[in-house]
Amino acid sequence: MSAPLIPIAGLSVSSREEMGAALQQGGCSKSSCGSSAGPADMDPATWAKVKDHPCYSEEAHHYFARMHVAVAPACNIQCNYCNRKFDCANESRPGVVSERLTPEQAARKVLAVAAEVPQLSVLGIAGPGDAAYDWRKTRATFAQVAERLPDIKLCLSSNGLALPDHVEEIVAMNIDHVTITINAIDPEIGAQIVPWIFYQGKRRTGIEAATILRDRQLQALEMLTEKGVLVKVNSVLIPGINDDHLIEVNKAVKARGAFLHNIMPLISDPAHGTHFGLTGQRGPTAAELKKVQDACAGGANLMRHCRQCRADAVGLLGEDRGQEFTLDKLPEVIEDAPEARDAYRAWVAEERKDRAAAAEHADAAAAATEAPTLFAVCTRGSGRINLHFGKATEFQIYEADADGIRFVGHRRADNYCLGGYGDEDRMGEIIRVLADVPYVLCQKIGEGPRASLAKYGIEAIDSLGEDYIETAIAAVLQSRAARAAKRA
Ligand code: CLF
Ligand code: SF4
Repeated sequence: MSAPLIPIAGLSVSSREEMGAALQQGGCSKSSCGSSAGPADMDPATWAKVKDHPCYSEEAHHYFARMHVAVAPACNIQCNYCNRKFDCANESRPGVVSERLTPEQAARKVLAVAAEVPQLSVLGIAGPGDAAYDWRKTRATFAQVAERLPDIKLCLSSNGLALPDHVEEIVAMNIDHVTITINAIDPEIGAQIVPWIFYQGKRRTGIEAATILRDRQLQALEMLTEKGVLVKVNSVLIPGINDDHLIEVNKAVKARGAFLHNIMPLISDPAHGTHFGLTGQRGPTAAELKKVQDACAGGANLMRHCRQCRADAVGLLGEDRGQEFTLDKLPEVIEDAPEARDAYRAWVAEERKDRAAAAEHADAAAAATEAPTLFAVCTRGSGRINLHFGKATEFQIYEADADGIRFVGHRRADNYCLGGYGDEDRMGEIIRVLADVPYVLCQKIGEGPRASLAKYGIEAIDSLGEDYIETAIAAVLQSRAARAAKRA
């Protein structure tokens, strides 16, 4: 979604109602997947670490923003899906070159964003090369930010090769969240994805390289989890290479204490100039991705709300305000506003209680649902139906069945609304994307698009705007059940 976050100036923090109203103008429950677990599902110390982290908690991604700074350009391996001209594809979309920053510039940028965006809770370093290999710059950046913004969580993403060398410092610096990209634990498969590594002053290739990389990744995972660091494992799903194998990866990382497993689709395009792009290796379809995710059920908890964001992304997941905070746009004098972040977090705490109570009622209403039903939700955050259909560039997909209502993923679609005029090609794309979804919940929709959706059996509902997502879904289910009872 491209809806803006709320600038401090637009927020009145004097009351919960005002904060809520401001959010509705500006600005993504429970489920079986681990990333959406709540305080009842984990110990208080772990909950305290994840509750404001938009990637580690599905619920938090409705409320909190992250930002990345591109300070670490060097990398010690070669992935076949990477072109070094672009950012590290292990944690971001390829094809986007972010502004390279010194640690000092990066710290300034984080200060500027924190002063403007009260939703900011996490600073991530995910490249553009490898944050653990380019450790000096990563460390300097984190140290400066920790000193000036102690309430911002630090998050690091790495291919894992250099990671074991920095575990002690990572722990000492309170970096509670680390991502390791592990695409294979079988070196025969790993060698098809990473042709070479640079390790202990030597370039190594083939099975030898894949074995060293795998061993270092698993070693880092064990060392970090032993120290209480929450480790997320990213795996890039590459059809025909590691699709069947990712179940083994899931088991191996679960056994070593991984908090989450994020299975991401390969993005492959000849224009990116990567080995896979140039050799025609395709990415998975949505159905192939879901099949692998479903096959991993019962193993390490899966993250399903990753947006493969840019390495200089700023904002809620799925949203990108990076271009508003380029170096040339930063103000001369930056005044921090910690009280606005505190007020926002207090508001979210209250809002979460309300939403949890509403979701409980909604689950009870969903219990009578006979067959699983999918809903496409237009939202700009806060867990509510608060986005016009025409402004939605992605839809959050919820499923309701006898077990309750839960988030199951998101689907991207191009922006249909261009100055109020419809674009049939884009509408066609939305219809393709939502082919198996009978209901769209949005704040508002025009009669044209409503009729177009109806032609394909998709009912658009805009009478439940501003409701919590779960409450709105329960209302639709109840009304459907009442209509069915009347007909019987
Ligand atoms: Fe950034 Fe990654 Fe930290 Fe999040 S992103 S370093 S854990 S703060 Fe998040 Fe973006 Fe997916 Fe990454 S949605 S690509 S998982
Ligand atoms: Fe590229 Fe990241 Fe792989 Fe390095 S670790 S080669 S930057 S995708």
